[in-house]
Amino acid sequence: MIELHSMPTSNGQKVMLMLEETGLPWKHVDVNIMAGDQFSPDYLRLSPNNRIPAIVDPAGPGGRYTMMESGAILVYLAGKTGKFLPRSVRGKYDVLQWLMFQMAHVGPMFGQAGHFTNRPEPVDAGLQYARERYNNEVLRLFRVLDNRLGESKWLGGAEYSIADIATWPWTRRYRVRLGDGSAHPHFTRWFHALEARPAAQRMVKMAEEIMARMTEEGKKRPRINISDTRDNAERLGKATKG
Ligand SMILES: N[C@@H](CCC(=O)N[C@@H](CS)C(=O)NCC(=O)O)C(=O)O
Repeated sequence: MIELHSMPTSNGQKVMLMLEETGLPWKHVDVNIMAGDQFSPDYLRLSPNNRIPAIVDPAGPGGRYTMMESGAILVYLAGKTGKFLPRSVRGKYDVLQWLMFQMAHVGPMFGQAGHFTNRPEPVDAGLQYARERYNNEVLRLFRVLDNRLGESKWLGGAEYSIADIATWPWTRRYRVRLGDGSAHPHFTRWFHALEARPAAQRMVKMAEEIMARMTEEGKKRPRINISDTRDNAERLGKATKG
């Protein structure tokens, strides 16, 4: 059985959705990043970058196989099951382009926009600049998605693929940015088609349950500040004696 070592953030949800779509047997191993579990030596062996998600596949290539990086994990699971990555050469590269687009742009830019929007300090010119930079970028990325989905049923092409699976969890709160979405009709058509999939519905329910359980358990432990990059670097250094 595949173990998903994770927390149901957008990056965690991607892999949960893929596992539900493929029908592979899997279980969630809770890694509470708010409590610092990502710095434990055992977890760092799975994910040297101290980020979730990671997987352990006891029946991987050549035996037990572990992986970090959600995009790579989706490619791996697609290869393992023969699902959600087209076999045709063009079809495969079309999907990989849009998977990379999610990994390089949607995830990091949405993340930065959230970070600067949620900073608690008074808004000076520097903070205002950072907020505008990343929030404008998020709006631009929604335009890219809408344009693409105006010419293609799914992000990677005619078939539902790991590009859609990677991107959808990041867009679940699109209404905060786009309101009713009427200015992005192709995006909303895609969003609701994905939302209607039984695997997506199972994933959302599981994500809520797991997040509630982890939040409750996390209350018993001190929280760390994952936005503090100096603290993160020190924790990694201590854990790895660097
Ligand atoms: N590129 C990585 C990004 C993973 C990532 O940023 N994970 C966040 C949660 S969504 C995390 O583990 N943060 C923990 C920390 O910052 O210490 C992936 O797609 O797997």
